[in-house]
Amino acid sequence: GGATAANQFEGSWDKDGRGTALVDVIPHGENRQAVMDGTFDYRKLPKESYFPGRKAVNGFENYKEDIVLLKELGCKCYRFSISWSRIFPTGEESQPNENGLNHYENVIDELNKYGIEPIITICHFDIPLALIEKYGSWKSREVIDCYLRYCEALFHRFGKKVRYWITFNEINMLMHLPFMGAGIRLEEDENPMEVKYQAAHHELVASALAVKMAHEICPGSQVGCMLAAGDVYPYSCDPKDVWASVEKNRENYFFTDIQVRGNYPSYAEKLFERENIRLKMKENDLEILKENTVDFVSLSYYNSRCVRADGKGEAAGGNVFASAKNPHLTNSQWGWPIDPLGLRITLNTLYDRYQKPLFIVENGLGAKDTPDENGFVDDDYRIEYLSSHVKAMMDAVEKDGVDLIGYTAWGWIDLVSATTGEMSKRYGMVYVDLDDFGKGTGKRIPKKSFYWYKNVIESNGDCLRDDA
Ligand code: BGP
Repeated sequence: GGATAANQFEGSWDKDGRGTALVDVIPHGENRQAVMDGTFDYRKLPKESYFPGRKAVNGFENYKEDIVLLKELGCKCYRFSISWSRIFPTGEESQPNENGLNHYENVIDELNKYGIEPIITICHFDIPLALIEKYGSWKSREVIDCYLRYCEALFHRFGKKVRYWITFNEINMLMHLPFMGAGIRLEEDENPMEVKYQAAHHELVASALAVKMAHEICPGSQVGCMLAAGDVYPYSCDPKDVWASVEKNRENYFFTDIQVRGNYPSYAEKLFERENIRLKMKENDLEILKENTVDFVSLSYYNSRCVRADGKGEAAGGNVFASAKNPHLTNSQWGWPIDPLGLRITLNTLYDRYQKPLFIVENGLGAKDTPDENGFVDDDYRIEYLSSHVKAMMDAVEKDGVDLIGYTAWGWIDLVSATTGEMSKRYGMVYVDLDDFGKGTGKRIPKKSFYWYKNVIESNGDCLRDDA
């Protein structure tokens, strides 16, 4: 299948009663990073700032044509997210916005018409701005109820047509880009670790209650968590490096450990003691976490990571998290390591740890494309990346016995990059004629990788086998 998210795909930020959302205040350019990591107040941005998410690639209005392309590509499922502020513009209305529900109903009906299974992310780097301003977003417990009201509206309306739900995209991103991940701005007098873990606790309780609610309202539904995955390797076999990798991996697995196993891991309790982090919890929170674990574990995988205990050496790029440069790997144009075997390793780690079905809901290569005079992109580099990763996934299933329920390529169609805000960092198998400032025709043109992926799906991966 293929994946997108409302915040980077839809645009139409002020259509049909949608309220202002987190993504609408994340600018392009030099202030982007500081706004995303919660250290720069978006209200102080210069007036002329450009906000790429407001237009994105206009997936909101173009959904019918885009779904036809998805069908032509042969996709069996489509992972997309719902924009929370299209349903509850300020997050606190007593009734959901009918226009918003209606839009997603049309999308789901269109998908079902073509036999494409919808996989819905309830919250993908998204929250109504009003909840950020009033409550400080997930810092406050009040937001749990707002989220659950939003979930209830979705489950009631779409529960009969949608089987797979994901509660939060890359829940661990909150620790690295708190504003983009969860709408959290850090004030000077706050203990950042405490604020982030408190917000995480609220999201984890909200996620568990959403699992419970989905199971009650839509029997048979499958609800998953979602992790920005990619194992952290030790830089060397020095036990100190190995230990550093254990600790780094725990920073991420903290989230899934709770969502899958239902309790705070012992290492986290010790960390909280050491760092003087005191979480405010309600009496039955731990019971809620215990009783409402997820049905599957979904993940994004772009690259593996690496750590050196001495903190020396060159740093590497990658999906947000700081990492040491791995000398055995080559990198993408944005400096993200390319490591297909790392996908097999990560899938095995997750499956060994949890024994739950896994779902790769993001994987892809961000690269610069140069269309020819007809707009066609010959993207062998993307084919190479995807094919090596699909092969690694096949190995995990066929040679290791990992229970994998799906794979959706990230940005099957070009969209705005989450971290850089650029259009020119393209992931798609369909080119969208728009530049970094939203200029262009918006025309969709299948790339070479489109025809390649169609063949992969049609042959269920057999065309990638060595003897094919
Ligand atoms: C993940 C996000 C996506 C997506 C992807 C690629 O972290 O869930 O929203 O954007 O990374 O990252 P980027 O767009 O920054 O290249």
